[in-house]
Amino acid sequence: HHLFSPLPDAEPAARTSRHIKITVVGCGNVGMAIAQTILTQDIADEIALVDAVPNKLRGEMLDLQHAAAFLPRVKIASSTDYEITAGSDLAIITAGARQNPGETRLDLLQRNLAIFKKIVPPLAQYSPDCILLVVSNPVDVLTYITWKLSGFPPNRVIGSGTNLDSSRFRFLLADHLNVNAQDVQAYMVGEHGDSSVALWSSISVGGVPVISSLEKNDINLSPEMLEATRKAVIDSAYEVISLKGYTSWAIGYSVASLAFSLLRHQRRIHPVSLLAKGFYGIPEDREVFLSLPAQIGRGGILGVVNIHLTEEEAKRLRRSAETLWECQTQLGI
Ligand code: 6V0
Repeated sequence: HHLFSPLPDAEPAARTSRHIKITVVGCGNVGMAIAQTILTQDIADEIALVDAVPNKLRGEMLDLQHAAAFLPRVKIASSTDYEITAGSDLAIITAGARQNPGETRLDLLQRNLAIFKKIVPPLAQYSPDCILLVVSNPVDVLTYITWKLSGFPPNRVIGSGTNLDSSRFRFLLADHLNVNAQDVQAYMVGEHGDSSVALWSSISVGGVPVISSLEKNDINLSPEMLEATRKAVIDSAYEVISLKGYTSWAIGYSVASLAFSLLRHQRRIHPVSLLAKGFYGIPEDREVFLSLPAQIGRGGILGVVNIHLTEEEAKRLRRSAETLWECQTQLGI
């Protein structure tokens, strides 16, 4: 007894489109926000979840599977074994240790380095053609580590970087100007976190360059307001963490939008962490990953946008690169 009866003389079913598979490693607050946002956007045919804690992992998988009646059809699987990730198009890494009270950034980095040594080699082995997208912090150094551990070409190793900082920036500017954040073109670049650089000179709203309007005094933005906004972007992550304990929804949407642009070959421009040596005067011997606006698509990073930076902006960017380089040197990698 079959559920369906075939048409007489029917051909075997053809595979209609390419099967897209996304892996998420680390099923904490951030990993699950990313997985659930991806589910709502009809990007993947299959999602594989990996975590080190089996019960939590299975609970999260079941909870997502139970939403199947309301979502596009996606196969959701989970395991602590990396075999489940085989053949992924994109692997997103959000696993990481939490900072202990009194622990330095460098100590945390050492612990995350040990975790990444367990994660990256099996991911690369089971999905040799995938794009690796790192979200765990400190994201720029961990993206560099992922590049080294995977042996992948640099176009296929990306950090979520300042994609989130830039969307916070656009939200605050849009809120101030009473416009839609999607109409605000504005980038934060450099290191994700305290030393990130706001590119004032290239901000535009609906194609109107903000700085030149500012000189004509017909837009409600002052240099003080711009600096306060940059600071607010940096403080906002700390504020959310101090209020609710972690950040999740915005990083979920931010990474899902990267997944969409990559896997649907959108050629969209996102500020993401990439191998930055040689760009904007960063010396060739500085092998660091930091965020620059880049066009992304099926092959990962398709190109870095050559925006005009003021000398001050370029100087801050190079300082960001030096900070990251020193951190990598201290780590002995
Ligand atoms: P969390 O809720 O503690 O989740 C971390 C998860 O990683 C847990 O479920 C762990 O069990 C798992 N894990 C630990 N070790 C391993 C391992 N060896 N293999 C597999 N899984 C493991 O943290 P949360 O989800 O809040 O944050 C995750 C990471 O994202 C942190 O490093 C954050 O700092 C970082 N974020 C990065 C952002 C960005 O813009 N780049 C934004 C927000 C958070």
